[in-house]
Amino acid sequence: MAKPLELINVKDLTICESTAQMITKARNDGVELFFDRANSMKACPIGEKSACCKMCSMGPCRMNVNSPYDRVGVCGATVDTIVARNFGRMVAGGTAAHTDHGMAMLELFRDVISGKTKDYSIKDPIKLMEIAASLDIVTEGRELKDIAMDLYHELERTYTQVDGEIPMMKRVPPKTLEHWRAAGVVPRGAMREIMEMMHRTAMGVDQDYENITKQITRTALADGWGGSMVSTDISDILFGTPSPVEVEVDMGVLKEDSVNIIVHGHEPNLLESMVVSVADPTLLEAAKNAGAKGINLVGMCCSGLEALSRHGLSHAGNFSSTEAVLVTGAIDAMTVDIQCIKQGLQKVADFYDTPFITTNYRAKIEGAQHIQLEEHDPRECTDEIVIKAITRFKNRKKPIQIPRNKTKGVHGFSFEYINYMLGGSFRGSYTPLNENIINGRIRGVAGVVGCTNPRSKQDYSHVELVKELIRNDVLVLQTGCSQMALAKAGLTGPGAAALAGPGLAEVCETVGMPPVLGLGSCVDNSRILIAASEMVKVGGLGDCIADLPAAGCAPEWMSEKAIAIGHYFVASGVYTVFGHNFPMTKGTKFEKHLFEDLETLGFGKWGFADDPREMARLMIAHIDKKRKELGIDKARDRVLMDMADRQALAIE
Ligand code: SF4
Ligand code: MSK
Repeated sequence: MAKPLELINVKDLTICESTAQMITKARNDGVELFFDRANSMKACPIGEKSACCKMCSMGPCRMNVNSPYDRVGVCGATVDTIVARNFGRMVAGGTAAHTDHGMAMLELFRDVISGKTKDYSIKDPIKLMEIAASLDIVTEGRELKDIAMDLYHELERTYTQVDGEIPMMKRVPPKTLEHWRAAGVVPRGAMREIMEMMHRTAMGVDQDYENITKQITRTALADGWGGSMVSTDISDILFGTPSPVEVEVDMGVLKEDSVNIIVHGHEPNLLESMVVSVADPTLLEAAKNAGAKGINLVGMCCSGLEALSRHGLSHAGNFSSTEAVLVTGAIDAMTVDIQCIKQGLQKVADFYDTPFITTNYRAKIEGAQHIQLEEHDPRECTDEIVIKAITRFKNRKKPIQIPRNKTKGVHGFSFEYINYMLGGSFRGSYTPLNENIINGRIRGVAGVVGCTNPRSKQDYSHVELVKELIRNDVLVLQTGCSQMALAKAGLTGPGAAALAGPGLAEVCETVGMPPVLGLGSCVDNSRILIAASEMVKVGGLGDCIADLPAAGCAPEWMSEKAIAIGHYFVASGVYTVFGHNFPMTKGTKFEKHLFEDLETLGFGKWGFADDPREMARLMIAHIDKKRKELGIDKARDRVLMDMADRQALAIE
């Protein structure tokens, strides 16, 4: 039987001090949070191992997770077919989420250039020209508007194309693309790939786990190098490419004397309009008349990461803290759009009299107020949200308790800024990064990304893993809720270099960067792919992404989107470790296929570990293996053994 939550020490649920305080307050207030529900709702042991099939009404059919080949489904489906089909549908679900988001951004772009939408504009015309040129669109001597419309039509193929390679394949390192072509996994349009994935995993269609894996790979690539990448690029073109900015994070950013509004979700258009609304003199005046010092717009989850990297807005916390922040009683409105919005937020908001407002036609929540954001007039929606928040401020009744914790850090890195940061404005380049990897100061690069999850102590694995990686001279790139875990723990400031190994610390000091670089929301993982491609292009580290001394990890993942991201990294050639649980039946051929065979077939591979130090050990061992294959392990040995030798390997 589950232990009553009040008997569980909050320190076992989270290392986020603010969230811990709010869990205690919620217990005292009699409010249920997702930590309580995770405790009382034990995971089904068969579903947890993905060994259950409900593709038809002859089932559901449950396999024996301890002896997986003991039985088959009513139709005769083996455990490999069942687990592979379930995995494929997770990838299809995650890819659908990212690509639908990306397509919405692309449609907004079309409406901005055609003049249908006037509240948004093109903020980064240079990036527009660069992306157009990278896709072989003629830019010379042409009007920006014409180039933009050509870019729209070209990128639309990412989603709708029935046959042929999607445009972003032009940005894939040639050897990697050659390998995908040979393996038959180059994606067509995302809609086609998702449709085929769903079809092939229906009852009685594809029943060969290796063949199913091919479609899983093609679908995931349609996400990472398609829908997600277009989403990031178009968001940068419309709202500005991020550059480093110092930001305060954690619940201490809330202000008792101001109107506090939380924006939570994923699409930047809601937040961009909120930024304009909270600066409106009339609304500011209304807030003052209500007795507030001002309006405090704060982000959470991935919307928060977009807000912090483009506007320097404060961030209150990641996925596991979205209910907890309402418990402060200080939130005068929480406004949400799509993805990772817990339905449970509605009840918590209700208890603390906080207006909880959905804004996207795709994502309504029973009991929540819905104020639709219309792209041709977003202010109508966001002004109304601000007015509701001011009204709630004026009528605050519940006692307020704001945790005092807040931490400063630097965020807003992008592929473009890293280029500039390493090489300067005249010779912007990834060459210094490659050189420092080759000479051993930097051992390798890791992407640490993804969600938090109430079945895993919040933030703990993210923070311990990253500390271990940087201590071992591994440069860490971050996105999503992971980035916020590290920001709260103080590892996104330049001071974090003190926790890095001597080689990485020296590079950080020379360049003036932290050892942990935050690249944005979970859809922005495509920035890591582009950075990896550039490392291949610069040279010295092999011919394809699979050759790089690099690894990825999502230690506390929860969403199907994370599985899609994990698989597009694996498909791109990256060893990718997931933590706390994996939707897999142990001892199956499908497990061996994902965890071993894919690497021998020229892709990356999946890994799993429960403990953050073990995750780090696996990733570092892989990085060292790649260094050895590249013949650069000797320089690293000297770095470890001899300080004088290390100093002799000067930066050019
Ligand atoms: Fe059972 Fe086969 Fe139907 Fe799945 S498809 S529920 S294994 S009968
Ligand atoms: S919000 S997908 S919990 S990273 Fe992008 Fe965070 Fe994971 Fe959602």
